[in-house]
Amino acid sequence: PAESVALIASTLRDAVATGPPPPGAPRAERRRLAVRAAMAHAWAGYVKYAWGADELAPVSKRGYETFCSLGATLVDALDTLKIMGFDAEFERAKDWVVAGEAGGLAFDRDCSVSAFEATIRVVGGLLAAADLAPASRPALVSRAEALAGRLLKAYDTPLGFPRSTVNLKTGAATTPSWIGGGQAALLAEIGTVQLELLKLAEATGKRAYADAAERIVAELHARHPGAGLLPIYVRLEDAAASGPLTQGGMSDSYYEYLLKTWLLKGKSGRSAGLYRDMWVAAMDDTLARLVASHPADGRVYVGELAGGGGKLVGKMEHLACFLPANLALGVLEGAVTGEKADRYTTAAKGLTETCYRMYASQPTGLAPEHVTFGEGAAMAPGRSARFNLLRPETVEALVMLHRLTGEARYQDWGWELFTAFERVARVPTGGYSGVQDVTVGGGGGGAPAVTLNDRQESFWLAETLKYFYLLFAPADTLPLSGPGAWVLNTEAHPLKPLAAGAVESLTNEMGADGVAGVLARLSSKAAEP
Ligand code: DMJ
Repeated sequence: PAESVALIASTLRDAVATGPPPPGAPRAERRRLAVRAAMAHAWAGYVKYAWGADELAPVSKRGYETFCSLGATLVDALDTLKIMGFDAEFERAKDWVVAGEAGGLAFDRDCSVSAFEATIRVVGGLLAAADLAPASRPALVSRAEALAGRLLKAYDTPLGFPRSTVNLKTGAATTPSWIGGGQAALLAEIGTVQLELLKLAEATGKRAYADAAERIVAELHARHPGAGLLPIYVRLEDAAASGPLTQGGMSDSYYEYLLKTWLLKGKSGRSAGLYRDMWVAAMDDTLARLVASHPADGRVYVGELAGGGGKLVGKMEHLACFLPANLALGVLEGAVTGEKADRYTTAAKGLTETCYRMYASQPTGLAPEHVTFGEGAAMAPGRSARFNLLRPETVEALVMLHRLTGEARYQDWGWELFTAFERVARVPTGGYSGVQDVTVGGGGGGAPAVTLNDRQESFWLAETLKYFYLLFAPADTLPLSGPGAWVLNTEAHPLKPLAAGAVESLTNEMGADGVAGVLARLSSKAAEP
């Protein structure tokens, strides 16, 4: 459409207008501008071929839907556009969002979406955009609430743990049978909604959103007192937990949110200390039971324990590279001090180096989805895990370690990663693509060609490019610790901490009727715009 052509033209003009860095500009500044140009390229491909779709297939030049047509990439990109100064693009994307059911971001769809993904990408993305662009705040909050109201139908379970998917139109909520026969929830899915729902409670003045989120952690705490790590499957009926202990997928962001909810609450107020205590217990347990040094090459890794315990399994997912970032944030923010802070810092440094080596050890310069640490063998890509989806966690770790230590090597490692993505994953006609096998190709000359998977995941714009940008930008571009710090949700959407007492002072508390009462109160108060 003509509008798309205008959009792509203006995006590219905007990137080019930045111009080359002035001669003698510091290296970090040149790198920052290169990342900004990469964002323009990723966005331009999406605008041209996939406007309004969830994600871009950059090779076949079309959009595809992964989240019930919630415009995932567009919403995920909003705050990145704003932070990088693509203001005109932010405004156009925001106008599409607020057009809502009338040709914009529409929710009235007979389609089942992951409640977790829709929360972290779309609700989180809209609330971050609202914090960054106060003039558009009411319209953005209203769209966030319209979606969250539909997602909350998934929470109508005995203890208020959300089911995995919810039909946006009918509200029918389901859990696939592989999750405890359909009667359990994943730890990450129930423990990664607290930031978004607390922010929504503050923004709308409706305490019930906060109650729905906080009840989950309160139930976990009450039913597993003193626990550090929790297994990935949590039964809906009584919170009985089973399955592996891991810092990888299916539990990762639960631990991330324990620390970040404490921060969002300004480290004070009702129950804030509980979140911090649960985070410290989990991290202590992780360092004691999951983190090890590999005998073959001395690399520090975070492994997994099968349900029921046993020997540490030497498998580390790329997803688990969020852990050093989270440890570093806890140290920066004083969640731990003294000797414990030193231990967390040492582990964070070792793990970050391993995450970097996952990239540097491959001919493409890109990391596989997971690596293994076998007996007597060096770190190796996992079988059937040789793909790269453009994930952000290692760059996230580099940002936080750079902010913690000030050491330039984290920026240099980041630049190596960025140039590998540019060399291997950039699609000349617009956008970037994941890679099928990072162990093949990328060497140039007579090396075999790299095979692309034709998918630009929305988190490439929300997270990976944003973290690259923050790695090379002055820290006050987006403070992440200390006074004025933002709290990044697990999709890297920046949220301002709650105003002191903001949620505590709200009425509309959850009563003895629990989630059913929350749902009733919300549906009588939330008017779908
Ligand atoms: C993102 O959606 C989030 O970072 C989530 O916590 C994990 N998976 C992807 C990125 O890898």
